[in-house]
Amino acid sequence: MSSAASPDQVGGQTPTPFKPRIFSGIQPSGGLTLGNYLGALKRFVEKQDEGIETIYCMVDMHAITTWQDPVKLRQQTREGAAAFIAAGIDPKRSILFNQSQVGAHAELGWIFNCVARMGWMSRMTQWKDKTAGKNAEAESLGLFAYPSLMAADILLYHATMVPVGEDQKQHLELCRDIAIKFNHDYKVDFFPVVEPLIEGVATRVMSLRDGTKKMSKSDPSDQSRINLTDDADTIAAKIRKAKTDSLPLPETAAELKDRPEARNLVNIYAALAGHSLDQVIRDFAGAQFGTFKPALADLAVAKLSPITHEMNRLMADPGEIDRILGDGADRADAIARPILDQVYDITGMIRSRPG
Ligand code: AQP
Repeated sequence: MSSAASPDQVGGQTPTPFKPRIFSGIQPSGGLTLGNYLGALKRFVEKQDEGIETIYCMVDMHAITTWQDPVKLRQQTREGAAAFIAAGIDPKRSILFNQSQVGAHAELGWIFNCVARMGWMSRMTQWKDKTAGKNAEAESLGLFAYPSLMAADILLYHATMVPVGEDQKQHLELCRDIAIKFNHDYKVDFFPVVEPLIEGVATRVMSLRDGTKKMSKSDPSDQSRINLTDDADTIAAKIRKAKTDSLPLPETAAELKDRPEARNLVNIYAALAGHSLDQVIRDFAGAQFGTFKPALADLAVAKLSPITHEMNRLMADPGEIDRILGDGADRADAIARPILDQVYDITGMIRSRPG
């Protein structure tokens, strides 16, 4: 049914399946948290090390859907890139860049604004959460259209897999809907239908102050999260003060069901240690939080301190971080531009400028 060639289509042959390619991003809307590390960064590194082609992005254009201080935005973008590298992303093996340096994201984002439906956007739970208790009419149009730009980020590279935390599942479903509608409307088989990769025990790390709320970099309370820039004393103090209940840890993981704060801390331990929830419960069954919290603090410090140390080293040379982001943007653009050119062709836009 193709009227335009898929990039994997050779010499008019039947298109081959899209080749495995991973894309994911993180917003530099604040300093990165333990949630971003366990739900995203750690898994980004695992995917890179599995040898799949990986493209990772600091999505600065998403960050400005809520106002950002320009000086802080630049700092947070560099710090986020430093966190990727410190966590194990090798900018030679993965493509690492910031979104605004590749203009094709915004261009495809606009085309997808014309494919996506208002009703789809207004059903997004993140939109509802971020506007809850506020005057939604006063929020930016960008915040409303955010999932459409996110779909562009992914489909611009014909990415087939997207590692994300649980909170992004609905946005990825919308990305699939946009790909399907575009393919249907233009009678092409051009965009892949992406697979979300939501794996592991820490797909949803919760706030240290409220076990029913996601740990978030933009939460007004710094005590609610562990930042990747926190030093050992701060990490230990935040874990010591983390909200819990008064019961000891149970004998089985199932008994954590109605204990969100306890379950969160056990989940964090399991994810940092690389153990299953059952194993952690076996090791700490019957323990009071007075015993468990120091063990968790020691583990968190042991895992996060080397990353913080390396981030600080990298941040001492912002010029080198900018060079890495620029090189990544060149490599990203080389993949994205031909795909976008085909989108312009499919949608009937004249491209007659030379070069
Ligand atoms: N608490 C979390 N647990 C597991 N995964 C998480 N992620 C974020 N928070 C958690 C995952 O990190 C990736 C990047 O997220 P993002 O920065 O693009 O946006 P977000 O999900 O909105 O993250 P924040 O920290 O809550 O940012 P703000 O406060 O600015 O909205 C995604 O894969 C996400 O799933």
